[in-house]
Amino acid sequence: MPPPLPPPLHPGTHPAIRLAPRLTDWTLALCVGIAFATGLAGNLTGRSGGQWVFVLHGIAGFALVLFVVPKLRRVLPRLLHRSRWDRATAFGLAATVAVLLVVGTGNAWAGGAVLDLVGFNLLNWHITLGFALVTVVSAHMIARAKPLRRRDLSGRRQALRWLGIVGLGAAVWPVQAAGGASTHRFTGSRPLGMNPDGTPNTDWPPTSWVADAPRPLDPATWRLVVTGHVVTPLALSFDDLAAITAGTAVMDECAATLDCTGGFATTQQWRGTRVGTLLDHAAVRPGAGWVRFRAVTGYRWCLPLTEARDALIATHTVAQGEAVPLSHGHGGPARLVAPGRRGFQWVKWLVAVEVLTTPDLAEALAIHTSSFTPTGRGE
Ligand SMILES: Nc1nc2c(c(=O)[nH]1)N[C@H]1C(S)=C(S)[C@@H](COP(=O)(O)O)O[C@H]1N2
Ligand SMILES: [Mo]
Repeated sequence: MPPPLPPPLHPGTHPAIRLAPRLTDWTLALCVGIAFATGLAGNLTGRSGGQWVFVLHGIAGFALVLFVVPKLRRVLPRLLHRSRWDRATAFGLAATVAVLLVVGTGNAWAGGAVLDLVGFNLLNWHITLGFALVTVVSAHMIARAKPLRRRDLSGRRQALRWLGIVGLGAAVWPVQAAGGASTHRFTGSRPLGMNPDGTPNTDWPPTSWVADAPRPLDPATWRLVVTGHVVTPLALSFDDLAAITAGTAVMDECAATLDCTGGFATTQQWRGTRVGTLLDHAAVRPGAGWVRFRAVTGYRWCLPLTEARDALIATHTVAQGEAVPLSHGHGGPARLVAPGRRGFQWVKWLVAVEVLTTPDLAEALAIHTSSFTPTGRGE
């Protein structure tokens, strides 16, 4: 009689993908964590030097799906028997569905798919579902997570398998990225405001972060105030602002890409007044380090002084040699153009430039609340 076989380590698991259960689970948590952190950071990244954030995001996403396979193989027998369900099973199921939806929407968007579901595009859904995934996984971990032990990490073959799965995720990513490269920037945003021949046109849809919708500002009575840590505070009319520009007939210009985290990008030739020139007129006092740009609605963002100096207070876009004043929707009479920053930082309907000694940490709150002020609602 042959001796009885030892029970398999994890019934139903193919040996090639066998990993210690706790290693699988903590790796899944790690993938979600990395994807979440890089997803958030990506919303602040607009320069090509920040491309690695998106690369890491993509690889974490693919690795996440691949590590779900051994996880499902392990828990499937439990899932298939109603009697073995418990309180935490619902979180586990929800997490699995959320992973598939988040990775599915992310890939569909990156692959160029178009979908508008209740006013949300695939990228909007990807971000919303991403938050849901993090919530569900956190709940699942609170209900079920067990500490990782030294022995969960041991074994050369297991290490090789783990690296193999991560490597596969890293290998799939460039294939997908190459597939989508023709339809979007490295941030995932798709170009708009472009003629078929590649020249820019100034026709792209206006966007707000939440719902800022002030009444149109009358350029005849509009003033831009320059205050804060300066020697000479200024209150400039539209013509004063134009006159300040470097003593030349032509205003300052720069080509820059407005890249909205909602998924579109438009590269325009912007015309206006360089912030550095403006600040020289007001004479920045020693100790200044930040510049805050404030909209009539209270929407605001600040930039470090050196970066702010190279930004533009734009009053026009230029296409085919012709300057078009910024429409109300695009922030006229004047908006901030902050090259390399994401669209939500390009404050529209500017009324104040404030020089500060410390950054304004409440800006992240202000961009969410400005739409609910009377001015933000257009009263
Ligand atoms: N005052 C103000 N400025 C704002 C916003 C806003 O809601 N209020 N939205 C920002 C966002 S999210 C983007 S993408 C750009 C959009 O600029 P556009 O409408 O010219 O495309 O403006 C930014 N500036
Ligand atoms: Mo945006």
